[in-house]
Amino acid sequence: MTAEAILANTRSLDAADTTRDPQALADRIIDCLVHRIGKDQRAAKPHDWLTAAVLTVRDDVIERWMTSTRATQASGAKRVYYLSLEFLIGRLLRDAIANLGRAEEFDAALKLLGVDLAMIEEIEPDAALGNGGLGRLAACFMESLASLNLPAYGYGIRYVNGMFRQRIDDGWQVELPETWLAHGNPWEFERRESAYIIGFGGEVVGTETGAVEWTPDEKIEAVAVDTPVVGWRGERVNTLRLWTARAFDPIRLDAFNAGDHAGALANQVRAETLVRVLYPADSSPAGHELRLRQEYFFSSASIQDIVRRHVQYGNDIRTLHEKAAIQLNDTHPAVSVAELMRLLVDHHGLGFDEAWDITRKTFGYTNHTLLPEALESWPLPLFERLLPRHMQIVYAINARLLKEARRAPGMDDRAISAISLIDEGGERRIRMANLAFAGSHSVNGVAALHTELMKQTVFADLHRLYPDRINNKTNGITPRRWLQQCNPGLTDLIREAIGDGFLDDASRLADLRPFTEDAAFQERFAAIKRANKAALSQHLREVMGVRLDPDALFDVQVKRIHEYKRQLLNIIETVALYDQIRNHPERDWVPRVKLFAGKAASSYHNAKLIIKLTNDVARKINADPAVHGLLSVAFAPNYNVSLAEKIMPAADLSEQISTAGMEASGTGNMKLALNGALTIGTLDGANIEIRDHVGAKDIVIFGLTADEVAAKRADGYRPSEVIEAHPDLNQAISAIETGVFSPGEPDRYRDLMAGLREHDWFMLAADFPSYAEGQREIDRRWTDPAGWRAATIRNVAGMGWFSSDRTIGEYAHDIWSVR
Ligand code: 26Q
Repeated sequence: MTAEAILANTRSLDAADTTRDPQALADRIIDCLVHRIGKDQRAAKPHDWLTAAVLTVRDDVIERWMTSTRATQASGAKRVYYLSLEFLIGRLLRDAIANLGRAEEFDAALKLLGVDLAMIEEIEPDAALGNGGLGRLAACFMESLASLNLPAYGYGIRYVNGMFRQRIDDGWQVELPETWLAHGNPWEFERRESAYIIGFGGEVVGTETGAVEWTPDEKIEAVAVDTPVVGWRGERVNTLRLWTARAFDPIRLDAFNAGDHAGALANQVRAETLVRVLYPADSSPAGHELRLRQEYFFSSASIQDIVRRHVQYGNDIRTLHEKAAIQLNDTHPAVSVAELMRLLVDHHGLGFDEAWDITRKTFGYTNHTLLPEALESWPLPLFERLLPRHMQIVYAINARLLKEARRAPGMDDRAISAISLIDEGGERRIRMANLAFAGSHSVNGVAALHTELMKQTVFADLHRLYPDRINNKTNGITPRRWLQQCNPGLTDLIREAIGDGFLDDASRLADLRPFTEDAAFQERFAAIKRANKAALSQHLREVMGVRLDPDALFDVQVKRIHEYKRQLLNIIETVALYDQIRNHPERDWVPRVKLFAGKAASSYHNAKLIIKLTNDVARKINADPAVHGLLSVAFAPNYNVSLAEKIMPAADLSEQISTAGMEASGTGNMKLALNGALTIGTLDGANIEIRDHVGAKDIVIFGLTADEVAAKRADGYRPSEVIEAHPDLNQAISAIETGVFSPGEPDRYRDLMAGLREHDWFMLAADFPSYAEGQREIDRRWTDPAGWRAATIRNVAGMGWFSSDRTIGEYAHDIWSVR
């Protein structure tokens, strides 16, 4: 079939299912229930209905999936490959039916069967194959790639246990395994035919022909498991291909027969261990061998798959970069650079220089952090033991790189050693960021400030050597999930006001600007926010027993718990506010709900302590009649994509208060502003660009700039002086450190507070006065409801640029050279 014929076919498919007959759909759902699940309608449990609904919509998805795949094949178009160790995709049912434009039809069909669509959506497991921002970005990008009709594959790992489930026990975080596959996964297709051998360890020998042969001493099989990714309006369905592991030699019969049953199955256990868990840390890599094994396992399988596809379609290996663009989501897949080199040189017989040229034209690398301790590096002996051939390739790349660097003007020994792929200071380590940088034609940051700082700090010397390589791609979020699906009320209101254009082009949200001062529009906008807040309150009442007043200002900070994100600054300001309300009950306080949510890495002591502190502060404040109705605090457990979908539409105030220069971008900031929250934030990450797009008067900016933070650090910052100069800050810290919030264990927060007084690495004290002032500015604005509403509407109108469609459009044009 020609590409045109296939496209015509897609269109006829569209026409074919315009039979929006709920009864016919209900019949199909029943058919699935009976014939594929084996349940009678009367015996069906909610999970059976969920599976039946998924299988029904999946049938329609599959048709489009095949059409998309065939169209790409026929056209020979270049494909985009997004390699990521994390895909935080969340639930898929609503996404699929909404993107197919069939939400109403499914709702009606299920009603005919006495089933509530919203109820079955709620029991779909939340696929949490990621930690936070980086993983969710990968999921938004997959959706936008399909929506923009770009042929793309996501590659990752099918973790059996994704991100842990968080329970709060007596205020402490407890981590429980998340069993998202407990009821099976109706969205996925195992592709046993797409399997690759992944080797570890062993030896490398030169052969007589001068070629090199690697004989691994361990082999594991990677098997593809595919999930369809439906684009907006269902025009394209792409593939998320996650690798699972199988023992190459699953059961050693000799051992089994000799009675060593456990030993016989050891290979299978070793393989399964590889894909068992997602590493639950979003920074500070611990350097575990298992993590490097995971990285190589999925990189090797993905690169083998990409090369196989290229060759199978009759292409010359030398044209790989014309048909494939591979994007590395941070350094986690950086070993892919060496893996592609290995395949090109050892398996396809290319010369090193030619292979290197193709490799660099094929890869792009996205950096998500500047924190030096968060940059991945592997001890050289470990890397060499696990991947001896890759070690040789890294040496060869390094030799070439350093030769080039030495020839460049103005490179001294310091610069050369900073550029080197091997860190020689102390224990020798391989710098994965340098490998990714050297092996890519494009290296991008995720917000303008972050990209600028990349040039000035971590990559300063590599940037001098390759001044055209670093570029910026400010992050975005998919407006389908983060506006249309999570906030149908607001979506309908916007449609009424400005028509449907914004559904296909988020920049059209700007058409809302004429409505900002419109009193009737404002009323309806506010009523929707109020209803979303009531729904969230109801939910939190059910899951944690708190009562939150929907008429109070909902002030939310939801994100991973990290010291640089400064939840502690928010809590200390909350304590200071609590004090003030108690001391001045006569003033007109704005009723506030302080809502926190987020997970702490299991090994991150201070982050876990901050969760406990939040809960301790919440307990005391919520029980104090003196502030009743004026201030309440809640920590919502188990923050994940599904909970975020409930919180974003219900927030009035978005806390984006990281120490300037430390948050690469942030994307929660975008979700909240798009749903009509005002931002209180520092000039960090994408906050700066949010200010540019919504207007400086409709965002509250406070605190030091990144330059000022750096200057203060260099000057010798003395937090104790700042703290003593600000009685309300001092008072709040003292209360916490003397056990006012932890009477049963008065010393619980001594060290945490001592850290603030002694070094305060995250400059919380330095920013406290302007932060507190910013919060009072928020209070003043809230007391002018018309002004507040206008400002939040202007935020929605200004957020179109932060659609991941815009971001992906820029990647496609500037980095991948795809249409
Ligand atoms: C690395 C090695 C070993 C174990 C874990 C890791 C690891 C895992 C996850 C390191 C980092 C992460 C995740 C980082 C992350 O989420 N970064 C965020 O990326 C967002 C998308 O670009 C940005 O908006 C955030 O600013 C950034 O913090």
